[in-house]
Amino acid sequence: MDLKQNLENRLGTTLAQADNTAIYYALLGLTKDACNDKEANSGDKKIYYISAEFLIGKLLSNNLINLGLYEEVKNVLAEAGKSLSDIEEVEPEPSLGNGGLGRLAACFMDSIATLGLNGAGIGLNYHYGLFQQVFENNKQKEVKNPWIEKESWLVNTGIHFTVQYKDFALNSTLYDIDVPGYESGINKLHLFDVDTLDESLVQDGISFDKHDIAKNLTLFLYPDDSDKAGELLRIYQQYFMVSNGAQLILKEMDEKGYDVRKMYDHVVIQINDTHPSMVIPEMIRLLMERGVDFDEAADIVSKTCAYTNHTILAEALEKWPISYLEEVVPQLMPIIRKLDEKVKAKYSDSRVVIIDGENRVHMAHMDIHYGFSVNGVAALHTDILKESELKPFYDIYPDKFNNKTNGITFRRWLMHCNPMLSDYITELIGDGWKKDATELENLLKFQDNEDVLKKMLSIKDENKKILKKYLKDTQNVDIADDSIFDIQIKRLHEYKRQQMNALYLIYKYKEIKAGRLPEKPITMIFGAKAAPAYILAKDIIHLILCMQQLIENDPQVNPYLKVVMVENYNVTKASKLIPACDISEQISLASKEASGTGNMKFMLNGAVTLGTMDGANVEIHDLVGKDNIFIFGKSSDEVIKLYETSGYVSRKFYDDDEVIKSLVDFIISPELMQIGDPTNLGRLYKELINKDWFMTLLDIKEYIDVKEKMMAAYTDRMAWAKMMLVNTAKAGFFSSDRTIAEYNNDIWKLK
Ligand code: 26Q
Repeated sequence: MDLKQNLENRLGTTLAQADNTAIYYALLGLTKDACNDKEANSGDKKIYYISAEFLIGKLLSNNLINLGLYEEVKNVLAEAGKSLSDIEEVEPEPSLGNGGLGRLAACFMDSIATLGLNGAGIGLNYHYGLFQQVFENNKQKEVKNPWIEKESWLVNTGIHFTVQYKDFALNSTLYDIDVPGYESGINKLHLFDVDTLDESLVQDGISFDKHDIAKNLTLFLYPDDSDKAGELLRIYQQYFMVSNGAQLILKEMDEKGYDVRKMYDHVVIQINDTHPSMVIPEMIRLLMERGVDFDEAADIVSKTCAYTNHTILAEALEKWPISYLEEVVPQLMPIIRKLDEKVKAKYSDSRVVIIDGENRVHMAHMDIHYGFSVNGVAALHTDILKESELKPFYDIYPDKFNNKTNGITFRRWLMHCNPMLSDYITELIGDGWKKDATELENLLKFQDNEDVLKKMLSIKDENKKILKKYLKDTQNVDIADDSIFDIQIKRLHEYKRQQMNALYLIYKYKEIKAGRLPEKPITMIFGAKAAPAYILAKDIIHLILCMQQLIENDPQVNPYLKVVMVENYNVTKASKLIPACDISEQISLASKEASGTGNMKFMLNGAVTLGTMDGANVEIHDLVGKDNIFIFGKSSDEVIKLYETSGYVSRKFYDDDEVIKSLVDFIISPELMQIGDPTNLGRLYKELINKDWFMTLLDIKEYIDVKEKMMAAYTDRMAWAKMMLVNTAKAGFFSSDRTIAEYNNDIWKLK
């Protein structure tokens, strides 16, 4: 049946008469059916990617692209006077992740399926996801984000398991989301849900009774863990995920007739950070229930599990008090104790214990001892793990450590979000790059071709116009589409240093007030959610929003400088912002950002990076060369040394430098205090002077300097366009297809 007929049958009316909502649901059904008709990826070994987060974003367009239906659907709709991008607006965005780690898992799902690998994701079906961010009085407020509608991508599989806790058991239902590979087979994302959930528990904002586990378990992703009840809930969630996951893996092995003693020949479990680490003792426990003795079970599981580390920040490494685990999952504690005893019998180094002197269980340590692979997510990050953070482990297990530099799926982050550039690239070099991203390098032969460079600039200008309209429609802000678009979008964290960018903003504001006008108007765009209990992160959001208001209302400044903080930054907004960007802000304190993946998305879309030598910025720098990137700031070695020697004193930078002092003082200036909340602004001001743990004032001068140079470079349009082209051309390395091929060759070893 032809596509139009198919859709009209589903609609019960003509396309021209149907509204966008009805068309969306018809397309949802059509896409799900198309997935059903396709073959599943298969093989006698399977990769299970287990993760507390899968930040999948809206799925309609990406699934259509991967199924090869996108163009046809677009055309059929256009003939009926409908636009696919309008219809996309109807789809709710699931917020099943915080940021980088969750989005990475989603890109990996796409690439695993695309490479035809037999794989699945295992996670949880949070009904309200992460919170939705709204701004009120220049502050972040959190509300729930319901995304599951009567008809959605979720398919009830009818598969149920029981998960035993200390005093009660919970029943689960498994929901699946299809993951079609690009011109390839289908995999599944398995999301477990608890049958007894009670959505009415959530009243105001995102607060709910944290003690009623049967009713609250899958309401939210990482509810506020600033108190004990929150931390316990996190353990309940994690155990629910891993116990269901382990039971599913064993069920699938049984169905195939595999011997569980040979699990490692048929199964790899990739543990995404420490959130799913309890899968190790849980799988050992389940094997022992099947008659395998402890030592053999531990050996089998060790050959099956591999661990990915995503962070160097000590506070993000999970260490659970034994008493908490005893309270939630007492059945795991004898196993964890035995695993710890084995380690202690073999190694006398107290830094590698699983259970430390304060009766806490170090989840990462368990992963490293009882997994066969440990990987970091960018070259520098893996080096830091080996040489400092996890050095004692590297000394014991040098062969387990390996690097897998992150990647992004080009289907979403170029083909879908930037069709003009995508089509133009294909016009220039053919469409081989869609399957082999390194072919983008063929663009380099056009780097001195004026026509091509002009076209690159005009595509960027078009994308800016589209973004301008989107921001007008959604937030009622006006930006100048002929200004420089400088964008920093990522979770709000001190180490990512949005506060440094805000200090630049203050600098520029003061310059303009003093009559020193920029050659080109500047639009500074921020997008960031702060964890609900992260006070300083919220103070930084407050500062940015206050600056936005101050500048908006100052006719002397606003022709030259604009600030927009986009509300509720998410995957959908990222895909609208990234194609329009000129300057990609990647300014973390060196050594702190494990990799970053936004940096790769911007680069691919022809933005030029302004960054520190941190995470994957180092690899971007090495690929594009120093003339096509703007680098500033202290190196990771220098920073690590400053921490070791307590050599950084922010107050000295404040006292000794008049410019720095004037920027920091502005935070509590009468202009801002009038707009903002003195408590928030005062706290941030004091923090920068007295502590500044992530060394903003260390790099601020150089940052301002290099950013000014970058703004000047922007005015030479042809030279800038060449940088854009080189960035896109060299981005092929960052395809998640490459990353996944490496995971498979080095770790998973599926056929
Ligand atoms: C831990 C304990 C208690 C509560 C929450 C957490 C927690 C939650 C989320 C710890 C870490 C995360 C998320 C981390 C994350 O997103 N890391 C990012 O991973 C990306 C993919 O590898 C990298 O590109 C980023 O550099 C890294 O910050």
